[in-house]
Amino acid sequence: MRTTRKSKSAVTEPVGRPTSARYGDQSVQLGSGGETHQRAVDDHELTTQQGTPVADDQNSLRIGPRGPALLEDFHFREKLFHFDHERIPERVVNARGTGAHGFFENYASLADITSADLFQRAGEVTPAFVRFSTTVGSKGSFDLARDVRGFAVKLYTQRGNWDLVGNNMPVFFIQDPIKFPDLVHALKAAPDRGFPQAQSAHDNFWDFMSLMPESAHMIMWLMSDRGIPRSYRFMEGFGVHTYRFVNDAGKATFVKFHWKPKLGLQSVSWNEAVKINGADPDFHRRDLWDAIEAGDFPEWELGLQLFDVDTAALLPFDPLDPTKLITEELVPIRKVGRLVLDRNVKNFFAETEQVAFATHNIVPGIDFTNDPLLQGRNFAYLDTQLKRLGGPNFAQLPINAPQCPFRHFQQDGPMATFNPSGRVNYEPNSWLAGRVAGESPSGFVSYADEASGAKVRARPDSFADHYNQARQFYVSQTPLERQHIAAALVFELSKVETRAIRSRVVAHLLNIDDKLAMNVAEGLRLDDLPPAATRIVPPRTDLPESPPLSILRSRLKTFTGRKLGALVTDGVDASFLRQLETEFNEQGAVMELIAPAIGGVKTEDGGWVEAKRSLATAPSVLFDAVALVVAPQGSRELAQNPLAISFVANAFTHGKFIAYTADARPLLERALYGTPLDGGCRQGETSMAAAAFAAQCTDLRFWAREPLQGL
Ligand code: HDE
Repeated sequence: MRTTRKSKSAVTEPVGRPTSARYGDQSVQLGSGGETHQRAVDDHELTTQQGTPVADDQNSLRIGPRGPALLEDFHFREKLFHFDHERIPERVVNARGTGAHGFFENYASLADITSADLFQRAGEVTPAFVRFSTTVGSKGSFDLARDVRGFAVKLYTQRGNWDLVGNNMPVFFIQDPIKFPDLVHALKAAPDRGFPQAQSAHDNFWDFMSLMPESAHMIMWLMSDRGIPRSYRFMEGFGVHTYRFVNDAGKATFVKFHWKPKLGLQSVSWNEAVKINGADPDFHRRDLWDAIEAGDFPEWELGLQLFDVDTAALLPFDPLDPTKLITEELVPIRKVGRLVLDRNVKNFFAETEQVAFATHNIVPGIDFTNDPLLQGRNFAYLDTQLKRLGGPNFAQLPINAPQCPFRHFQQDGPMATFNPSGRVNYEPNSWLAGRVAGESPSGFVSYADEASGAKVRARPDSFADHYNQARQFYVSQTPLERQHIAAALVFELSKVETRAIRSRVVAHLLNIDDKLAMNVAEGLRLDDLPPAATRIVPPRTDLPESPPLSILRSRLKTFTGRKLGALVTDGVDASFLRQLETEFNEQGAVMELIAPAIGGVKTEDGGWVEAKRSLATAPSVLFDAVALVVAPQGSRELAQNPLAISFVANAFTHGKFIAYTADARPLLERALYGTPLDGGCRQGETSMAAAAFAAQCTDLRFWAREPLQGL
């Protein structure tokens, strides 16, 4: 441990000026230019990377106070050198994301279907790290983009790391990995102008999509409310590809992986998403961080769809086609364990930025299939990490290293920290013959899948049906959700400047649903409807609606994990506030107070309540429901305040439940401009009113407020 030695100060003493200052609760020393010098306390000396103590961290070394800088200033050069190299290349896709630690707990032994160690014993706990992300935007983009969300899980099993690098949608845009660079180029900013950022609403994306009918199914998912989740905690995850489980006897079973959120599914509306991005671009990462900090640990159940080769042959679509899913009605989901996120990262860069996921990180008992996209991904992920993490040793970083014993003879390279000791760095060897590291009969053995045929570049016939499952997804949605899909398409295509592209997209929609196509065409004022796009596979009538594909049909009736925003003013009724808080806390929800100013408000009984937020920083889009708990004078003042008016008006427009005290009437009337209050607005100041409001909020939104346009 280092102790601070008394030494001659390097700080030039000011002449005739104060040598110290008090800034609120902080006392500091002042230098000759009035700059702040904060002294080390106890042994907390600032040092260089080499451990040399630093006397002045405010001024670089110069010849005289106003003279040129000196090259010998090793502290300055080291500091700037390191800063200049702080960034690593952002991920080429999924650059914006956030991560957390947790664990996976296995419910019961699955030894009959897989030899994967993490599934062998009931109650087995495997450490996990999860990174959620958007796909399109760069690292600094906003969270509420309409986009596919990444759901990447690293499981540190006792037989090696298993990465399940999935998404919040069970299908993908393309069928062959050779199209991935084209897809991503078309999605991201155009190369000439460098915009738009984190958006699919532009010509290049829709141009590409309109020429790639295999993307039709994914487009339906992306345009649905799945593209704008309320938070990472309220979305499903999917492995997308069909994988294989292999048991000890070498028997293989096809498997599709699902993560089902314990809190149920929830999304926001597009109008809300746009406003959330302005109010809090970090909305999703903050939500995850706050929930974990509060001990409200997000949880998902792992579900498996298991089927054998015979069942695979009977399925309506090729299970190797990543643009298709298998409905839960055809192959039911078996819940086999739970994933809990219970620890935030300590350092975002070290953990979330440097975590390197790879589909090829697999363990004995799990194997790939010939899904072409999966095969392509198995190449891409290792390749990308070399560039991003600057060398071949990224697996030695703590976040990437296995948590089980590992031994190999790979050595050296930049930043190697796992270095062999002793003489042996090859095998076989006679020095320690297998006692350093040798082959294991229970190690990974690839499933002996038969493969033969001509070397071709060809798409299988079984991948040619592009529209039937897109239609199945669409008809499985509630009318409200269909309306949202149509509105999303109209929005996106209205930002497309080229009329021919808009028309081409409508030509594809005609193969999915006539009414949808017509509504979109109408929304675009496309008066001359194009002929339907050529389709290879005729329409099918044997694909029934599948309710789990719809958020609203499969949502849970609960407000747990959600947030109530209570707008308060001076003179507020503290007992009603307490009752509201109790009711919502009992449901596992949070209540946050929003006051005209951050400090807080005086209560009716002369007390004081601290506000968590000020009105200027907390528009109602940040909450799942709102309460207006105001006193007469406060209500009149808020009725003149544009922020308060938009707080109420937006909550109403976005279908939120609104509780209000009688005194809130002037504010409500002003904000709603004569729109009559409906069943989603509840007046009351009693504990019964608080309980009834909390119960009503379990519907999440007052859906009836959004007029249906007959889809
Ligand atoms: Fe990825 N993808 N991907 N992807 N992907 C990457 O790897 C790639 C695909 C997914 O939080 C990259 O480390 C190819 C499908 C997630 O760190 C890169 C193809 C699915 C993440 C890459 C796909 C995904 C990535 C960029 C088509 C859902 C973020 C940086 C063959 C099942 C992981 C990196 C994280 C990241 C390549 C398609 C999910 C370049 C070539 C399908 C969640 O390697």
